[in-house]
Amino acid sequence: MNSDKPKILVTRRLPASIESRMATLFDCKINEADKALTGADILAGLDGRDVLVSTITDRIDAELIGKLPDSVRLIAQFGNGVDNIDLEAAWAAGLTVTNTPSVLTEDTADMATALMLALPRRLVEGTQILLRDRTWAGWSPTSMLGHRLRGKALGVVGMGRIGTAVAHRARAFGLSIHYYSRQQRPLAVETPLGARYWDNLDAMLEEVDIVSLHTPLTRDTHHILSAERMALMKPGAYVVNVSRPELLDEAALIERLEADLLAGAALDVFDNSNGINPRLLALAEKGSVVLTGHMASATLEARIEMGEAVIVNIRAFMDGHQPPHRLLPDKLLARAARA
Ligand code: 8YV
Repeated sequence: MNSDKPKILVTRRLPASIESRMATLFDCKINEADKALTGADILAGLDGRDVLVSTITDRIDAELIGKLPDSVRLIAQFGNGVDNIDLEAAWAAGLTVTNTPSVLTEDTADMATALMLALPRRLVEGTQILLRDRTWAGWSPTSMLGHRLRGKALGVVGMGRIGTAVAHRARAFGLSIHYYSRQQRPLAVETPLGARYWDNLDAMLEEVDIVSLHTPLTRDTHHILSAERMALMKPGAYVVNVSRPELLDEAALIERLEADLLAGAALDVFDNSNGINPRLLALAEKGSVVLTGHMASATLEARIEMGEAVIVNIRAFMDGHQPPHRLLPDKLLARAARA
């Protein structure tokens, strides 16, 4: 049956309330199997559709964009990061791209902070030992000693929305706040945090006890925490990553952790292209790594708000308005800033 509702392809299952709202507003095709789609699946599913509702598990590169049916005019990403989409190719093809910023900031910051606490206080290890031994020998003055957070220095890499929200939480735990960002943030951001800006990441890494990565993944930030930079960090330092695996050199991180040249890492994102690296799992068993599977924004509340943002973006676009969360390629933004 033909309908004049916008025709959308949703590449993953979304919360029930969002799916049912979408079904009311749009002619929806949903990937019921909820398995990551291949490029060929996406192209087949998009036949005659106006909108692709994508997620981080869809690789929307220049090649795929070049093959999209002419009917497709909008890529409405369910997510904040859009490193899975070639924004320049989309722009060149006349496609509009939107995302869902802001609504996952606080949840993501909560998780980064939880991981920051879990590492020095050996939270996961403490639970794992009890589950493994099924018994507890009782309290002793020297058992399960971790390290105090208060008084340590946090180095935030990428002081955007999420980095700033993490810094506020860390401040409440008594950490001093340092940050590296492309641009220094205004005093209104820095002052309440007592934050110190570093325009040189290498110099900041030498000073801080915890490094938390909050920059988006771009060509410039790939391996921003490189082997060379990790070598600048204190041996007692920790790394937290809730952003994208490619921000750090995972092989180098593993080597340093194995050699006790870093104290620990909490990774909500890691290379899973050939499964989880067994050396990472061994470190997690030993307690120097905490691993979670891209859960930082995984609250029902965030997912519903993300879904609502997708709906608003689609509706605005289909009604001929500028969608609230439209994204432009970096090149264009830089040109606009210079104009
Ligand atoms: C989301 C994320 O869960 O929004 C992002 O950029 O990294 C996540 O926290 C995921 O991307 C949903 O598409």
